[in-house]
Order: sequence, then structure tokens, then C-alpha cells
Amino acid sequence: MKLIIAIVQDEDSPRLISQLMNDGFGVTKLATTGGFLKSGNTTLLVGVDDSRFQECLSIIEKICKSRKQIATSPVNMGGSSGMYASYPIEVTVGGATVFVLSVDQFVKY
Ligand code: 2BA
Repeated sequence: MKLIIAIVQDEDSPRLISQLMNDGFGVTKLATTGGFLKSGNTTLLVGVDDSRFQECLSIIEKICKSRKQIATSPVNMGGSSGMYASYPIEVTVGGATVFVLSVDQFVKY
């Protein structure tokens, strides 16, 4: 068994959760915040049998789109002034950031 930890954009999460549930996967949704943009994203925990692991990854890949977002980055104005200006930078977020862990044991009481 594997545990898939998928960090996805909030916009994709309702469709992704519906699709995974319809296909019989168990899903836990966590409301999370990205460290760089400091804006909300969604982390899904999905425990899957090895036999359905690729199927689950394919669903995540199919549904999660990459999008461009504007972030503001502080820039030192130079010298020892200690002054910063912020200017916008464009970053491409997603589709999905996925971690896969092998599960030693899975128990339900
Ligand atoms: P954030 O940390 O808010 O990052 C959002 C997007 O900003 C990233 O998209 C990436 O395109 C850009 N970015 C992140 N750090 C950057 C930096 N130091 N300099 C320039 N641009 C930077 P994604 O790579 O698709 O990541 C989306 C979200 O997935 C991240 O949100 C974070 O919540 C999570 N994530 C990504 N890589 C991770 C990792 N190695 N460990 C844990 N979480 C991760």
C-alpha cells in the first residue's frame, strides 16, 4: 500500500475529490498554506493499494492544471538603507506536487 500526499490548488480540489471518491478511493482533505505564496492550497491524503496506485496518479495528473499567479517579492534597495521595495513576479503553480510514501501498516478500528 502507498500513501499519496498531493498538494493541489484550491480551484482543482472539488473536482479532484469528486473524481477520486466516485472511483472508490478514500480521501482526506487538509486546508494548507503554501510557504512561498502564503496563500491557501489543499493537501489530499490518499491511501491506495499498489494495484490502483498508477490509476490514482493518472486522475491527479488529468485534473490538476498549472496556472500562473503573481507574487510580490521584496527587493533590498541597496546599501545599508534597510529599505525594501516589492515588485510583482509571475510564478507557475501546479498542477500538483505529489509525495508517495510506502505504508508499513494500515489499520482501521
Ligand atoms: P507555495 O510554496 O506557495 O509555492 C507556489 C509556487 O511558487 C510554486 O509552485 C513555485 O512555482 C513557486 N515557488 C515556490 N518557491 C519558490 C522560490 N523559492 N522561488 C521562486 N518561486 C518559488 P509549485 O512548485 O507547483 O508548488 C505548489 C505548492 O506545493 C507550494 O506552494 C507548496 O505548498 C507545495 N510544495 C511545493 N514543493 C514542495 C516541497 N518540496 N515540499 C513541501 N511542499 C511543497
